[in-house]
Amino acid sequence: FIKTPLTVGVVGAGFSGGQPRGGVELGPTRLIEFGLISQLQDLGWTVDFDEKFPNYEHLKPKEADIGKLKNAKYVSAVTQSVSKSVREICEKGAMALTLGGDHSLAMGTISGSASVYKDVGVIWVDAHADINTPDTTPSGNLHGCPVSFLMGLGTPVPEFSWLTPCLPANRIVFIGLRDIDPGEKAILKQHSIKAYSMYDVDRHGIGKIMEMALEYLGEDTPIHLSFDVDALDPTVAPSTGTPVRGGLTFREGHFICERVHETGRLVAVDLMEVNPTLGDQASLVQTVQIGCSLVRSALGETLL
Ligand code: B3U
Ligand code: MN
Ligand code: MN
Repeated sequence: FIKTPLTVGVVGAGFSGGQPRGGVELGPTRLIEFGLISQLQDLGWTVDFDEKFPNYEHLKPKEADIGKLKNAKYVSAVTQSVSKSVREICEKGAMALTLGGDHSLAMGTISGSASVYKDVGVIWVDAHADINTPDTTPSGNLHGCPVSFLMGLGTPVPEFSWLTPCLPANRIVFIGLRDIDPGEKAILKQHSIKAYSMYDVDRHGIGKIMEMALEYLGEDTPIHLSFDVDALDPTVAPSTGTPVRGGLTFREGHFICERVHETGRLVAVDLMEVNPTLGDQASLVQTVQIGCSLVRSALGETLL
């Protein structure tokens, strides 16, 4: 029989305000220049993509910081806009693919998918836990905070009042962690959050980790995959703002994507923190190509 083509809606979220390094706003542009859209069409997907990327410049306020939270007003405005984009895609029954941009954008992507799929389960693949609160953040960079904002942890920030807590602590699994702040460790413990560090990946192997992660989230849960490219080892994906040694291999990263695809329950994918301006030309090409191939795997390329 002929499988009806499925639809994926693409949000090109070129935004870097959640962290200090410029260049990550060019992630979506490069991923698309490298052919991502046609690659997904070749896999049989109908790709809903507006050639004109959303431009967030007009959302930039004059006074951006709030206390130690850098660019907080800007991050709030942009993530609110992304949230709406992702919600609209999910409401149509399409898969939402968000190309970052820094990981603060996940405040938007996950609040968007969670507004449609109330019981969405998140698989967060990252070297970092991104669960600092306004109280614990050592840097004030909001790409280190999206998970706590989605959960409603820490002192509320009035500018983010649009973001009502939408992610219970038992609806997320972390994979790939290896650079976690003391405050984050305490939060993970306190809320008994399921987190697999690189130690766990080494100990059990990625196959077992994925089985445990999927079983934890439940048999029929819609899944949102939020993939920070810095989860991969810097030798695999060098062009990213905060590389940390000892990360996932090429295959481990792709296996995660393949396994979530295989569930048939993937409703949203984020590919974040690709910064094409970091490193030499070879690093850029390598990282952008891997970004494309991770997305293709999540959308079914490598399964027979
Ligand atoms: N945990 C640190 C560092 C960090 C978090 N996410 C990235 N880096 N990429 C922080 O600033 O919150
Ligand atoms: Mn991250
Ligand atoms: Mn990270």
